[in-house]
Amino acid sequence: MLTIAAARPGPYSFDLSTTALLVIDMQRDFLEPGGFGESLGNDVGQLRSTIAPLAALLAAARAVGMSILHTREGHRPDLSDCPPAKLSRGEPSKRIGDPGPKGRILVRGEYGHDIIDELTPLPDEPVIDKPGKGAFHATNLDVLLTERGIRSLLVTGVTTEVCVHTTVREANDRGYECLVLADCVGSYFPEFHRVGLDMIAAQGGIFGWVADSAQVRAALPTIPLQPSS
Ligand code: C5J
Repeated sequence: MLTIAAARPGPYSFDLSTTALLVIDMQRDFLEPGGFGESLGNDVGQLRSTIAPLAALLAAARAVGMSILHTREGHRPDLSDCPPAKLSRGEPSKRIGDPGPKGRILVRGEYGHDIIDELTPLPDEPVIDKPGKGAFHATNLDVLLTERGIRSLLVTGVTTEVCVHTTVREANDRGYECLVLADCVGSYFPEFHRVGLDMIAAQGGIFGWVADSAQVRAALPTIPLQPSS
């Protein structure tokens, strides 16, 4: 059992063999100009501070053989899985499915929909395509985690108050214990980021725990997990 003593609201203990690193929506559509995030009027540069700590955490998690899963938010090319209210958001001509500099906005298979080069998943790391904000809604994430015996999640990605928050709430209701890594999640709105993290750890950890990724990297063993036979 590993323990992150400096987590909020108190120490967070986890077992490597039952813990997965979940990387939420680190897609060009959210982090680079010309995608969905920018089409909604956001400064996408706000999210870039998450990339370096997340790359370091991914490397450390891979080195010890931890389960790693990635998600991508997006829709089928015919947009049949996109609710009308979501489709009508944003400036006309820059809405979901419209052409943009990185392909059709937030559509599966387009260049902008994929994960940024700095955090490309390895072939054995599942990438879960989700139509909603929460990673459990209309996906097989719960099945994949159950198959792997996962009970705890180290949660990273974007954005703090939208897809990260929704996913942590869904996970918490399903009985997963979530540690959100403050420097590996990001928002277009610094205030929402701060308050979003406070909301997770408030009331004795009503949705989970919060810590910095350096604390997790320091806690990881230098000897990798043995693959289960
Ligand atoms: C948003 C997300 N912000 N991945 N999606 O629309 O948080």
